[in-house]
Amino acid sequence: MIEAKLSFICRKFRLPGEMILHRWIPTGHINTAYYVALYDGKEVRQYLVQKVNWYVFRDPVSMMHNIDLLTRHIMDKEPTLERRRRLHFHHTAAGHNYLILRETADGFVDLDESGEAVGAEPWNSDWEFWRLYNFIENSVSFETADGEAEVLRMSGKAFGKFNRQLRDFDASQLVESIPHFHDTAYRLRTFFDVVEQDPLARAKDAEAEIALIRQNAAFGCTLCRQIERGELPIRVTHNDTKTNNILFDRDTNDPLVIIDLDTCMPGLACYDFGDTIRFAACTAEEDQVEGMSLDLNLVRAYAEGYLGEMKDVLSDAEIESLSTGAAVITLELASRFLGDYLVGDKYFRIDDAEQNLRRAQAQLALFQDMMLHMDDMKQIIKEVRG
Ligand code: ADP
Ligand code: GN1
Ligand code: MG
Repeated sequence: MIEAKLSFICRKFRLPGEMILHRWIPTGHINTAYYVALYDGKEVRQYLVQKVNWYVFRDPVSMMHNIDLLTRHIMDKEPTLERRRRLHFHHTAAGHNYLILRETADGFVDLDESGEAVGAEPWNSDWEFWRLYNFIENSVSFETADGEAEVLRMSGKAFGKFNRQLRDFDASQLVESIPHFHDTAYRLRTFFDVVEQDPLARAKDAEAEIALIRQNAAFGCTLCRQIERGELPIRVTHNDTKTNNILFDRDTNDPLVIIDLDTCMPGLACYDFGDTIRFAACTAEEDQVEGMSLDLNLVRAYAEGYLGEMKDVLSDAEIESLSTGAAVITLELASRFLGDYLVGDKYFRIDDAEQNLRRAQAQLALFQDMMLHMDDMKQIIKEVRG
């Protein structure tokens, strides 16, 4: 049925030709992405078709508007940039860069044509939210850096440039696609509420982890306190800077384009610095407890790339916050993974029943190692800044 649905979507986005190939892309914990290829008798064209997770993004129409504004802003900075270095979202006949559809016994219903309503809670209905954009050919993304300093250096350069380009973007134009996304104090409060309720009686599986998060909760609120005191400026940030959210040229490793703009919102520079450190400047995968530690060589490589773009933009307080950001984001994500495990895995896609628990354990192992090496991280950042 997915084949028929993808074909329907391609027609609704007015693409020429027939679909000849489609593949699910299994990375990403939130949305559902497919590669599709169409042939019109002369040419094969490739696209990325994606179902947005409506449970996670409650106002996807506003989110798509954000993405439109952001991609235009970047395009205005570099108007001659070649096509494979930018994201181009296609539009339906109704002029939308998204399609809302519903599957029925006889086929599919396009909301724009049917005139039906999605209701007050579309994430609990059978309506689906889809978008379609250019597939970046001959590109790779990294699920881990595998110890490769160059991957981190290039990632730092890419996210640093992205932050720099959005420096003059008016943040008030953006709708927060997920309210309180990196509000760590709020995240921790929500987590402790879930622990209290323990709806599936799973908290007993994670007593040590819950205790560790509790012990470090005050540290976790460091950035929130700094924001309250006006010590750190709010910028427009990506907020999900995993290395698999950059597409690199397969042959040259040159970063081509930053993807997954769904969480671009007002935020702190250290969220973007910190989240790549969390994901890729470490020695194990995101859900692998064994062997998980911080890799300081990779921290240095990322700092070189990132600060090469951002050191003249950031204040002293922001530079000082970069290493704190790495640890805060890691603790925050541990609480999000564990919270999701406790409520029955409603948010992050999982491969097995314990994956969110393992993810939380791995993030906590990394967090503890980051705390042990906080001074080393600060020293490296100081040296790289020069
Ligand atoms: P999620 O929100 O689920 O993380 P992403 O937008 O990051 O979804 O997409 C998931 C994966 O799909 C990416 O990690 C990347 O491998 C691939 N991908 C996404 N967009 C493109 C694109 N335009 N061209 C090629 N591959 C892409
Ligand atoms: C999710 O969508 P994806 O896989 O790029 C999550 C991030 C987490 C990340 C952990 C919208 O990112 O916040 O840090 O998983 N995205 C959302 O891997 O919650
Ligand atoms: Mg992603």
